[in-house]
Amino acid sequence: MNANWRAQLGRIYAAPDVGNQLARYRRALERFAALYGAGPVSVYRVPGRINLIGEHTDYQQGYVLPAALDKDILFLARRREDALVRVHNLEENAFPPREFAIAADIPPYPTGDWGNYAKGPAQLLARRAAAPLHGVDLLIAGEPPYGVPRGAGVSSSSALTVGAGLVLSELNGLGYTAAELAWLSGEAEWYVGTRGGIMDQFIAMLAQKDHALFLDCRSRGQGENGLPQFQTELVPLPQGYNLIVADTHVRHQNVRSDFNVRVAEGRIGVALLQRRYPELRYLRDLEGKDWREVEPLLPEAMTWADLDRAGIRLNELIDVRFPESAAPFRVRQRCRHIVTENQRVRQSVAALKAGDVTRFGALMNQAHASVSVDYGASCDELEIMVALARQVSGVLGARMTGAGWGGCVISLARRGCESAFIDHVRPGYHDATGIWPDIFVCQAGQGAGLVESDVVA
Ligand code: NG1
Repeated sequence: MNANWRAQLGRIYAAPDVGNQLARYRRALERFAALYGAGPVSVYRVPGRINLIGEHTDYQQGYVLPAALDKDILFLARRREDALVRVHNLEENAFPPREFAIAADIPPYPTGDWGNYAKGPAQLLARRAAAPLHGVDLLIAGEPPYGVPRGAGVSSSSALTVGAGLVLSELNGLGYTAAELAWLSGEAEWYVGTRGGIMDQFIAMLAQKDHALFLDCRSRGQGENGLPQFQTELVPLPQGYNLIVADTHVRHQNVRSDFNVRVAEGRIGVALLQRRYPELRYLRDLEGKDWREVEPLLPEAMTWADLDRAGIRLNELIDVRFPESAAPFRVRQRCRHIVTENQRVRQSVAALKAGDVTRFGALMNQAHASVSVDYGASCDELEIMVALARQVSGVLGARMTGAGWGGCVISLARRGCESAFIDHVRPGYHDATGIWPDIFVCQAGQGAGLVESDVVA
């Protein structure tokens, strides 16, 4: 590794971090050679993300405004002549090695196994490819402090899928664009059992330094290869401000089941509204309609018996099974969150373009209230963190980011108040919860891509 590396990493990371990043890349290359033997290796990276605003809107074809973190996962890869995929992780205790052959039908590992994040894209790309795909030897490095924090709502699992898809596509010369790979990675994640949206994969692939990405999650048509196309727009982040990320260190075990219940509640809302608006497919279609007319069409809560009486069969709306003992579905308030959140994303883009940072901060605060009260996706620790963050002078807005029920809070803060933030929020959160939070300033980073090809490990 030489001066080129230093220059290349300087384009990706903040100047003070380049030395440490260089050491990190070097460690990974050495490990790769020890595992798979010396020879050429290509190095890719995929960032995690924060979402500035637009929570739980993507799977109802709405709007989102995420940015990439400057924390990422590295993928070191060498093409194989056969179809075998061998995957090692630098953190081998948490992520034991996996090995499988690429095919159009790859039997999954048990649910929750990390290897499925590589199998998903491998199967999808194999199904779409004209010829059999080459396998790869792969080393994944996402360890702290420069890796993407796991389970923190900053999308480390999507970064895995995106990275595996990117590596397989590039080393097989499949020629997908960044946006196409983002969409395909979203599809591939279904293999893991997630019913999520496309935000995480798009920001991972398309992010630009110091920018947020506005994404309209409704496709505006198909490209020549049959893949859907989406409207995106880079929005510069305001100068003189920082985004401070505070990790609550709370990870709820049942996020996925809570998440799937929210997906179901939105779909129940759509099914009910279709009786009045037959053309409606997603809650996004309510844009432009007066919410005061829509709201009375949606019950506050629906039990299984209510669903039956209304002729709604949930298993036709979502391919996830829910226990019949589950709490009633809170249809009205969930839909209200998604409708108002889409409006706030639009307003945020306008405010940022106009340089109205105060307005954007206020919209972040409103978004938090909505996702917490209407969408029920917060938890005590997130509320404590948000309240503490807002007490710091220079903070214009604070909200949870990601799916919720734990994870991180992001705060928009005037540059220079980082130390005051840490001095106030860290002990305050510890006093209230007994947990020391992780707090870091996020430099909105660069999207996924090749760092260097054919390096000799
Ligand atoms: P995270 O926070 O990464 O679990 C999830 C979904 C997003 C989006 C957000 C909520 C996946 C892979 N990601 O993100 O698409 O719906 O929640 O805004 O399901």
